[in-house]
Amino acid sequence: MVTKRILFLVLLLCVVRLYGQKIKPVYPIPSAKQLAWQELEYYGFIHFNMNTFTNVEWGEGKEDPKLFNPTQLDCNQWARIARAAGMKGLILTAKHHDGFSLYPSKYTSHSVVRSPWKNGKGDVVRELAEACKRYGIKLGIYLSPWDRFHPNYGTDSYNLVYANMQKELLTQYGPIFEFWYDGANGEGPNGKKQVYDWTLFHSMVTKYQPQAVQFSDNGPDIRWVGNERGYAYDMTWSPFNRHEIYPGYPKFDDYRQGQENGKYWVAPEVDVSIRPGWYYHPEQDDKVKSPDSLMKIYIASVGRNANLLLNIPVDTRGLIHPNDSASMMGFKQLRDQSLINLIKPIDEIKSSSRVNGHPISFVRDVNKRSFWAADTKDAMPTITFIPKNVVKLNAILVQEPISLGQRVKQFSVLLTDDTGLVEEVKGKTIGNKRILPFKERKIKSIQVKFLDARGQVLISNFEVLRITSQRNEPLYR
Ligand code: FUL
Repeated sequence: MVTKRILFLVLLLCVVRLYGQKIKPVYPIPSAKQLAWQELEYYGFIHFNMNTFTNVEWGEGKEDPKLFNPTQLDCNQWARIARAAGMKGLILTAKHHDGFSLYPSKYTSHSVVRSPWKNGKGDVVRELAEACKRYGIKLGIYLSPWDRFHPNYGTDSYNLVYANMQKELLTQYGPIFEFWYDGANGEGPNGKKQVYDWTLFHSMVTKYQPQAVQFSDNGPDIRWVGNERGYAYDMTWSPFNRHEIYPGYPKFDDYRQGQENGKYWVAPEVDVSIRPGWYYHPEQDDKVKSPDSLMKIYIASVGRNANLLLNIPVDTRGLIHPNDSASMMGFKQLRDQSLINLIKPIDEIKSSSRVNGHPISFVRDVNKRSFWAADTKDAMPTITFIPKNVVKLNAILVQEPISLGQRVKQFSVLLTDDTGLVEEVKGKTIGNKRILPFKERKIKSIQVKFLDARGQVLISNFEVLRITSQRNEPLYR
């Protein structure tokens, strides 16, 4: 009997040694669809609608449908460029605040049906859905709840109009990866504001496309980052008290960084336009953001625990302007040449502690699911990188295995250069991905100290980078 027990204990010990401890999650944690969305990292927004032809940002809903008349509309061109630029999908403004609908909806009279484009037989949503399929990228839908045209707006019946339009879009065009609710909510044609039935709207997506994530100021699945200038924050939490606010919440600034002890998992999305406006204005043709500034936006968004939604305003021909596509491709090239892990197999990486089954070598393997775990008794977990030969660097990249929750609250990086000089740079949260840039130098060693965390520190990936500008100079000097 006793020997049996001893045998069992020895066996258990072996199993623990081999496979490691079971690491407990720190709640909240993302759902499978939220995790899949986070993997997309970068995709595009297309603002193209009535405003393109009236040269405004917000239409009034009184525009003549005859004004909508693209001369060379080609959604294949949009999808081809997006794909070549490394975008994983495109989200289209099926209806903006002025209420004009890009597809023949049964629930509004203000749509492409009344336009001269294709004699009223056209459907931009269909053309884009087919193009995205052809080029292997995903389709997302923006449908503005605010509608300055619709006669029912401001009454209960408008909620049904909106839900019916959702149903059309969710059932007629194939799979959708993201549904985008704009937080802007103003007055309709009769001066009334709408009280939205969010429960109804959310249930439409859950019913017809359960795999799609829903975006708004408060989720339910993903949320606004709180600015339209292209950055998340040094402290950016995916845990979020979404139940305390609503889309269009006036004090959203208090929520934009998320909350360390937030109740729900609602990760941020950074929406920003490649031009000053969301819509195409010919006078902005020379104001397209450069590849260098898009790279900085990438580092401040994807590199700060968010996804990047980059808007491309399609022009009056119905095409992406060459200045925009050139910049998108330049940005792609910068990512390709900068996001290269410069850690070599002969370089050393060590940690202050470890637990069985989660060795430090897991931060350098390609498997994102494996991770290094610091010992729970380790008061100051650290990772130290010592290259065999001095290497020119200007950023580190760190990732947490977010399926087990977001943990790190504060970390510090000690950079030792070839002269022995030590400099400290600091960061707050990590989350899905943190890229921390610093002044370029010849690095002899880097030590990352995890100063504070919500539970045991887990790191799935550690990389060192040299991020360069278009002129092949360091982007961070
Ligand atoms: C805002 C809107 O008011 C802008 O026109 C644009 O669509 C942007 C993405 O969201 O709330």
